[in-house]
Amino acid sequence: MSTEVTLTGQERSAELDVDQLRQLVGLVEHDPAGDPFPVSGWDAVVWVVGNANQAAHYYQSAFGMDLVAYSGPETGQPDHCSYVLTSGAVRFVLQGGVSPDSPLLDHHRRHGDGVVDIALEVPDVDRCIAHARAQGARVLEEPHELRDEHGAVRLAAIAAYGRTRHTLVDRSRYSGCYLPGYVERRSGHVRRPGAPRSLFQALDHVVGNVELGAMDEWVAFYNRVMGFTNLAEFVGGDIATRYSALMSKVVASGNHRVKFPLNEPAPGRRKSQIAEYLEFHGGPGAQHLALATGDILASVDAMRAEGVEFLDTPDTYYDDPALWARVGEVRAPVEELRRRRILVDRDEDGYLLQIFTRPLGDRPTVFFELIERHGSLGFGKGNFQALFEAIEREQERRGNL
Ligand code: TYF
Ligand code: FE
Repeated sequence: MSTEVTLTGQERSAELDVDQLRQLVGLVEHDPAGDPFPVSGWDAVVWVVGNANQAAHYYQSAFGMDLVAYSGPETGQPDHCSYVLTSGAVRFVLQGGVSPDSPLLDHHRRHGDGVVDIALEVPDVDRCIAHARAQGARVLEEPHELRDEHGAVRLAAIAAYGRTRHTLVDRSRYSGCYLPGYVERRSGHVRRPGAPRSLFQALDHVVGNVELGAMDEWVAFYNRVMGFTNLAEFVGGDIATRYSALMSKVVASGNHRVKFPLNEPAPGRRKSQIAEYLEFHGGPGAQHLALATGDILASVDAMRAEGVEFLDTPDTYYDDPALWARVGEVRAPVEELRRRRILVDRDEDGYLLQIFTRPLGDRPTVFFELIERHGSLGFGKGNFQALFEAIEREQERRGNL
């Protein structure tokens, strides 16, 4: 069995190796030959925002990302501006409408700032599309090639939940900065002295919120169309009904590089955080992106220094002796975690540290998680109660409970 791990273009540019990725995101050995829809990893997360120019500044200053490419009116793209930023293996593409008739402006009017495309790098676009089509997927873009002096990229796209799509990208014959049509553009931004070189190095998971009753359909979609398998993590029962009322299941690509938890609202005491999202986003969409870091303490400090707001965790969380008995020895003193409101969870494989931002846009929709894994392949199940209570306090502050 061939279990060679294919690195994505961006992972190679970031000079990450397989061992680092195994530690950061818990990737596993996988034989692509037996996979109907082999996925190498994440290609990019594409956003539509109200002001891409300013958002690009924010992701540089607050998230420490590097600007690497641009396309817009100056480069022959009159409809919209598009800024490409990276941090380690993570690539964000921020798009904002320029022409008053841009379809991006209509999208933004309805959904606000958010993720429109979770693009994946695949070794064989045509094979993936043939399988997806046979399994009933909606093909939004047929396989086609884009070329320039740096080579050719092969692309296609399928529809996912809400108005989210998955573009499939084969960039194995391309050496340009992002895609044909983009020009290289470097950050003018100067890092604060002493700030870490990157605040996160890989994308761990992207969570989708779907409508009541649709979670199992979307799990089946990823199983059937993309050959993803279910991970054991499941949220329901007690958590579903007592706190923030959600149900969640997780699907992952064969090598576990790409993990998609899927949430649906569930009836509970209070208005579900998922229902709040669906209302303000105007339907299903990406809820949170988990960014993997090798040093969550330094990353949180650097982001806070730039004004990023994280969810608060009450002192009772850190005062609970049961937590520390369960969690055991971790790499930093409890006081260091408490000071930063970082959460910790342990399972049979190891432990993880995590923290969540508040929603970053004007609407209470998409937010980020920082995650530092030490062997654990989970999602912080032991923190769900404390986390969901913190989210409910935020909902209350917004007057949406
Ligand atoms: O991805 C996860 O499952 C964890 C927990 O609204 C979580 O990060 C689940 C739902 C949610 C916030 C966090
Ligand atoms: Fe998460």
